[in-house]
Amino acid sequence: MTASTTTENTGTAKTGGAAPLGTNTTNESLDRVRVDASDQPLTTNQGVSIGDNQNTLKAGLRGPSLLEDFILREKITHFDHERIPERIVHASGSGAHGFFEAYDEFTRYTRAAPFSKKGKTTPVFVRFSTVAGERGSKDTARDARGFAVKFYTDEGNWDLVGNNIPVFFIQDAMKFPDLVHAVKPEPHHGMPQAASAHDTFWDFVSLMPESTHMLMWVMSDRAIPRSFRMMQGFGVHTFRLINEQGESTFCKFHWKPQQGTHSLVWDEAVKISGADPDFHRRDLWEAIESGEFPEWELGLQIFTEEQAEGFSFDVLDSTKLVPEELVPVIPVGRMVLNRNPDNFFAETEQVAFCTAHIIPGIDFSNDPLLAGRIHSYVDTQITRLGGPNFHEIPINSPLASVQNNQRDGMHRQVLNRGRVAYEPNSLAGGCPFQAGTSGFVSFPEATTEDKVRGKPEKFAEHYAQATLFFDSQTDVEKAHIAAAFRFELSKVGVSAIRERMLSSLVNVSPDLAAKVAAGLGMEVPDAMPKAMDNPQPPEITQSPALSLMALPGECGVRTRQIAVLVEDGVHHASLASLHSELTDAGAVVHFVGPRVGLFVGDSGAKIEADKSMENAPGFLFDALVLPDGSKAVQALTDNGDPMEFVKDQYKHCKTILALGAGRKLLSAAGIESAAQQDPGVFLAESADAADIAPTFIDAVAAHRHPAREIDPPTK
Ligand code: HDD
Repeated sequence: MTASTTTENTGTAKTGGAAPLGTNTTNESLDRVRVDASDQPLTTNQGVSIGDNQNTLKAGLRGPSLLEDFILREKITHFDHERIPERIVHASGSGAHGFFEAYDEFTRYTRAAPFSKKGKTTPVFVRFSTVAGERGSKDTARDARGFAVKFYTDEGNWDLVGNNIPVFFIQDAMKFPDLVHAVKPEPHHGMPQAASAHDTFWDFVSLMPESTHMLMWVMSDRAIPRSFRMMQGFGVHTFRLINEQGESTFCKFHWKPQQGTHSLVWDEAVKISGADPDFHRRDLWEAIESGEFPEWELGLQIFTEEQAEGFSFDVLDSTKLVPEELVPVIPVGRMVLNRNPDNFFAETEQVAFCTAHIIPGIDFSNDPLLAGRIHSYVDTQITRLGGPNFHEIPINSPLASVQNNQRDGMHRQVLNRGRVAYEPNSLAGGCPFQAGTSGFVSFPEATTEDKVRGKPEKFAEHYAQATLFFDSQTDVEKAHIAAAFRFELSKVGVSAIRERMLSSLVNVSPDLAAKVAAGLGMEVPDAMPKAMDNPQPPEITQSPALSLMALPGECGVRTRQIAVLVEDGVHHASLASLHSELTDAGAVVHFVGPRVGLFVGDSGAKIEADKSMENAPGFLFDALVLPDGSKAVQALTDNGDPMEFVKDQYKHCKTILALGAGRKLLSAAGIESAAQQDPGVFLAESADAADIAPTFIDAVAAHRHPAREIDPPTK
């Protein structure tokens, strides 16, 4: 099977979810395995049609079941084997198809196929994931998120297996099993699920000061994103780009969401995990189904080895990033996700990402974390997917043709023809033949040093970038980081672990350490002794790009979920005009009642509540509209659920618009006095609903109004 992935860019036409086949050549290739049972009889796996799918074959109606019932046995046997091992990490996730489009040719730096021509599109499949939780665990856990992209290029598959955080906990793959054992549920009782807030995790990381920088990111709001669509992605390691002349430059990969970077707040994340554990998976699915295709810009930081040698940190150390102030991010293309999978298991579960999957034009650096990954991913798929032929599973098979002398193995699909499966051969004319320099050639890096176990000198500096990250946050972000450390360490039972972690935080920021210590009722301990006495001073002390606020996004309120409370007697006309203003701006408006179904407005016109306060509590929405209509407002006030709804919206600093008598709902929830001057809370008369809409829309686009935040909350 050969297919060129160079296609005309078909853009991001909004077709209501299912992108037309052909936008993505991966989908065309998957057509050969798509099955549709419409108008077809039920059959066994051998294609024999089945007359009765209700009853076992028995010797008499009340008699014993018969062993010869091959239909029952086939059905039960298949069922018994339907589960495969979940991923050891990143078990829970969500995938989507799409394409990458190059802004321009980038051949000066790389001969990699996706960058060879302006406007060239390459099909992709992306899987987002949480890391620690088991398959089916809650989406809104505090955790890094996986951001894995499989490019089906016409020179083979390239997997960029990254995270939404640009650094990692450890410097050497030797420590990965230890890290994962520490964060996973504790082995004696199997708890807690999808949480780092327990003794073994903090025991390990407090003994591994190299993890401090990543801890700052994981305790920040980056680790509780609003949506997979609203987070950055990073390749983390330093990679090499290789051009046609064989010249190499170092490179870091960055994905920037067009939707902006937005996060939840902790209380919201905790509540959402109960009401909708699939919150992020649902969000991605619904956005794509509705034709709101998420988009990211790919940017590259490109630097030479000579430049890298001058940096105060080592670019082979994955606990360090390259500040954008030192090396700017060059935009090179965009990625659009425009099609949901047809089948979760066949595509999202069986997709096998491997850092070893690179293509001509891209190569590895000597990052020792990356080295371990190059081995680990291929290895894990062999257990997870049942053998060495996992590349033949449709979602994994390249669009580029595959020909080699590998044969056999479990679940082999292709029928290799001929008698020759070796090389050199004369019987097959020497084919398949080596491609020489037009194929993949590893960068010929000179190596002269002794074989050792150890680390380069700059790896011993553990705090400068943790401090840079903390100092580059806004006050609200800093407060959230302190609160996250407070929460996590408060769940640690052994006080020596808390103290050790605090002593490490003193090295990041004495102010942060003091806040966390106060939250734990502890004294600030002495600073942890550092591994390196006189590190090279950092180049910069502030990097605005490290704040979440740096990327507000360009999507306004598109896909934002807005709740409008309804009851019998609501002022119908104002809600109707607001509804049309909001939906015109791309927001998703839900009428939420004490129950679902029809309500009668003041004019006698009916409004249908598609959600109820029971099945969709307030914290699931991005913003809230409180309706006018005294009868409706009274009924809502008399009911406790709307009060909870309003309080959560207020506490989570979301935008609230109260129309006319609707403001009484604020006072009933105990927040009217503040509402007069509160940012993000708007009061308007019903007649002015359309006039206030643009202000409301701008405020919702800002996502949250942290100026209202109080820790601990008083409302
Ligand atoms: Fe990993 C899965 C990202 C370090 C070993 N990893 C996995 C996935 C992502 C990452 C996104 C899920 C892919 C998917 O959706 O199927 N991992 C990272 C990043 C790392 C990292 C950004 C550091 C920069 N990982 C890392 C190390 C090792 C592994 C150091 C082992 C030496 N990772 C694995 C794995 C997984 C995996 C065990 C589990 C399931 C899988 O590979 O397919 O092999």
